Amino acid sequence: MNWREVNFDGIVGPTHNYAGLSYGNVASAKNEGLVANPREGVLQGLQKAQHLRGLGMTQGVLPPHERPHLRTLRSLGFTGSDAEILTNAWKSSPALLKNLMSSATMWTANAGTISPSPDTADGRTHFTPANLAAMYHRSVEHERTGSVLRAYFPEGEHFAHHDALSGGTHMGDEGAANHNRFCSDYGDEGVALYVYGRSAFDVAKDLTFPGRQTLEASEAIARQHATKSARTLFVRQNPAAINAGAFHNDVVAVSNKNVFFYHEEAFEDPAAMQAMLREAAPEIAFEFVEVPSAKVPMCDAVSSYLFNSQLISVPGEDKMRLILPVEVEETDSTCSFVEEMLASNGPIGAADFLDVRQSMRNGGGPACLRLRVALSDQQLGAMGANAVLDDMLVADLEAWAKRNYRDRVEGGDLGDPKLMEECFTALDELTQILKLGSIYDFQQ
Ligand code: SUG
Repeated sequence: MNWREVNFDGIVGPTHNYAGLSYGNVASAKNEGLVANPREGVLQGLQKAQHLRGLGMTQGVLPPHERPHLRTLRSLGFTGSDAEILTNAWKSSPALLKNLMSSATMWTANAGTISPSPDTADGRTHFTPANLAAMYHRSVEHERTGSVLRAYFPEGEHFAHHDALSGGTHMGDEGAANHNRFCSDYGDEGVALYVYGRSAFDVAKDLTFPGRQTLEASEAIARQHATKSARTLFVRQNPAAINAGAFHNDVVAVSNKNVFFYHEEAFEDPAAMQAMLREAAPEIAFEFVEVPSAKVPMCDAVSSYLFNSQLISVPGEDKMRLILPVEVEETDSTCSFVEEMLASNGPIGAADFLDVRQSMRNGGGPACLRLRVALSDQQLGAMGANAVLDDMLVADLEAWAKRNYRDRVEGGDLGDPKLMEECFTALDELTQILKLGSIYDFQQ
């Protein structure tokens, strides 16, 4: 049976803006208050997706969520028409409304954790939406994420869904951004490596920035996905990396099949991590590309997003390919490192630099923008919705974005009922394009 990794990219939402919401995310803090260009953002994302398609990859998309998140505003006591709720919330607390207008759902690496069917006890692919409890603006995402994932991957013979973990920040879970799956080939049994920032019940005195993922949350997900315990590993991210701005492990590490590309300071104990992986899966020919701090200082890794790249196996290519943000080319240390790496005889043989600056300014690189799902042909055929790109869908999405998106959104616009209406109109049209049914609250 033929297997592949499908990347589902988050479509940048019509309310994309720079609100400085993510403490510990250096770019989000630095760019607070900038004028955003949602139209450029959505088109940059679609161009990235098109680039991958052009290489022969299978590429999907995930829709933005409805913003403002009226359901949360109602639960906080705002009443009346949608426009009244928005206006009153803006008057009462611009900070609250900024959180509930965020387009952060574009970073689908945080949508959830996925254990593909070769790894699970019941032979189904398991999905758990991330509760994203660490950041208020993201903590409202998981319900909609869950309903979209269920629409895409219908519960039944092939796919199994779980609710996001309850338990607030103690069970803080940020999804695939802190989870790597290694394998020889996508359809072979893999090994799961969960990376956490802290333990739920200890005070992490070595962290200055939030450790968003707890060990206990990762363990809970692994339990409900019923992967083999001998092939399910948990390692701690280096607290120094979190304190330097690596708020998710995918800011300092990326994997594909048997290859792990990561920064020397990414993990608390990289030697132990390598040994654990080798012991758990002796049949996988692991290749570790550990980048020394002497070549790429951690601050450059965090500002350029060298590791927030997509490491992909392109059909017909012997070596793997990296999809990097242009910032890597513009940073001396990372540019030199990539040149040197490609010239060496390692497992990574090509690199493409793409412009996703609208997302990068909020701390989201190519890897943040995609959720990976390993699927067999049969599973791909069992998917619901119309979310795997072909020429027609790309053309429809581009026309949709150009028709519906503003080229300027800044803080003061977020309380504007017109922006809300534009957002709802755009999403209503999108549900028809993606054949999603009426999934959004405002449609019911
Ligand atoms: O959760 N930024 C996102 C970026 C997520 C990146 N994802 C991965 N590394 N996988 C976050 O911090 C900023 C929004 C703002 O400030 O307006 C934000 O939510």
